[in-house]
Amino acid sequence: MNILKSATLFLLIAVLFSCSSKQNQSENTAPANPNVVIIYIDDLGYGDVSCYGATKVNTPNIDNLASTGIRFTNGHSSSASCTPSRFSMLTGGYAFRQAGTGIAPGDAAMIVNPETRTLADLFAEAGYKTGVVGKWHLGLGGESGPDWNGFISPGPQDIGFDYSFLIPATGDRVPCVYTENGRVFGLDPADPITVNYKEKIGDWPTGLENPELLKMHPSHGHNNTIVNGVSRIGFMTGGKSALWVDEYMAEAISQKALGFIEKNKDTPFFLYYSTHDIHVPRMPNPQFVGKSGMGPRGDAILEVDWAVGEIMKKLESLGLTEKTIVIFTSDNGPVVDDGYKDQAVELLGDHKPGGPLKGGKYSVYNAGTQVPFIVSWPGRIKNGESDILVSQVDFMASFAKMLNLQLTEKDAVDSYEMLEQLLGKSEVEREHFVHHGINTLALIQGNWKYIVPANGPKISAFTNIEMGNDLEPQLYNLEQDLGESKNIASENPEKVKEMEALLAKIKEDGRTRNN
Ligand code: NG6
Ligand code: CA
Repeated sequence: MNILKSATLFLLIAVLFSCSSKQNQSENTAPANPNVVIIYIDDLGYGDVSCYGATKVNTPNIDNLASTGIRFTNGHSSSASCTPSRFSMLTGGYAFRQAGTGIAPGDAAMIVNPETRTLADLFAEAGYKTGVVGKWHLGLGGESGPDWNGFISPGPQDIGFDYSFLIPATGDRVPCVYTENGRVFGLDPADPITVNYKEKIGDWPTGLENPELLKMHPSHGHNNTIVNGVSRIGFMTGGKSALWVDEYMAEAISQKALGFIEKNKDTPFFLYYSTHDIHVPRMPNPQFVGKSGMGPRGDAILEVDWAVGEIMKKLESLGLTEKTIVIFTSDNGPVVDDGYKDQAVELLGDHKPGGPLKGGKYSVYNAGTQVPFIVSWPGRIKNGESDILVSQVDFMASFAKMLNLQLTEKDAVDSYEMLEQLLGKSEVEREHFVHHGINTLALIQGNWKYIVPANGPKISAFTNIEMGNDLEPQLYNLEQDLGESKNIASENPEKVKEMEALLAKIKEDGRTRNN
């Protein structure tokens, strides 16, 4: 009896000991190469998902992600439009430093120089399998642009990605085809593709000449070649067997992303999963049509939520949930009318795509870059909320740290090492952040925001967005005035001077990373 008792006691102690040492291990030891998935949404605003305050649209899968991670409330893309944000995220450098990083036409040459060390390079160096699936919009091919009928090079394969399945530019730009590993997906060589961004080529109808053929009408621009009943930016002909069908685009991309995860389940992987949603033309799968009550823009948000759910289910079914860091964020802020008459304006009701923030896509006001920003790692990081200033430009230095890689001086010049912050273990914020609107720059430092004077419309005639252009300097105290409603520059001339000087130095130094 006594022996039995002490044996039981011994067993109990042993079990307790092993439990507590396991717990210590999961909290303290460096992760053994977790997978990383960046889910990058297009044009999703700060207020567009329910865990950031939306009430007219419900996003349970995204909310779930937030409840297993950190929900950042002051997380920024680096720019208020697509191409420069993606450039910054992948290279760790501000796009305003490099000419030619503005919104790229659909036949642009590749913007990221293959010599540049990128986020994908880092993961590849650390032995990860790397993939990019979805919207690219960083240009493809050499100086003369992409060869749509051959092997497209340079491309993602030259900047660290083992696998790519791309929407080459945007859903509203020709050619309306996917590429897989450098070749147009499903192309019949007997029907080659021709693309022209200056003048009409071929005999396919255009939105301008044949509006009666359209199922989605433009509100501005977007009146060139018609593909699948939608007139696009740019002219194309050929490649019929390869044309995408907008309504099934989310599904097509999702399948490729899930396939990449499945294929690489036994090795660490990095996946940059970049949705077309909720960019225009908004044409979600029939299963979401009419479901949000806000028209195609709201329905596309539901499709995003579905896409997130698919990734999480796949990770779960492969037993990878606790081995995978999932980041959910957006390339720039929201826009309601971005060039098609899709009832987004009429059906918006009291939904606020930018939440409490001013401006939107393209703008230098906060909604331009302050976006949903969630970092989830179930079982490994505590869930919570963080209001510290972070940016997607920090992924480079932060993941270099996680992967135990050194950055050289010329790598990732504006990326701060924020690994602890991204994993919710530190509250030290970025010293400052340069917000790149399409017309001008702003500098955020602590509670202060300074906007460089700029010539341009106060409100865009196309998108109705408050752009932040003003011939006078603007200064806001974000703690007291998050909505940037009261310009206090004239009351604080010293502060304006100080921030002007700091921005000048940031530009002149050519870098902000010093760690
Ligand atoms: C603009 C387009 C807009 C969108 C944007 C790029 C017009 C009138 N507007 O020029 O529809 O395509 O470029 O969006 O053509 S982004 O999210 O890829 O930066
Ligand atoms: Ca975008």
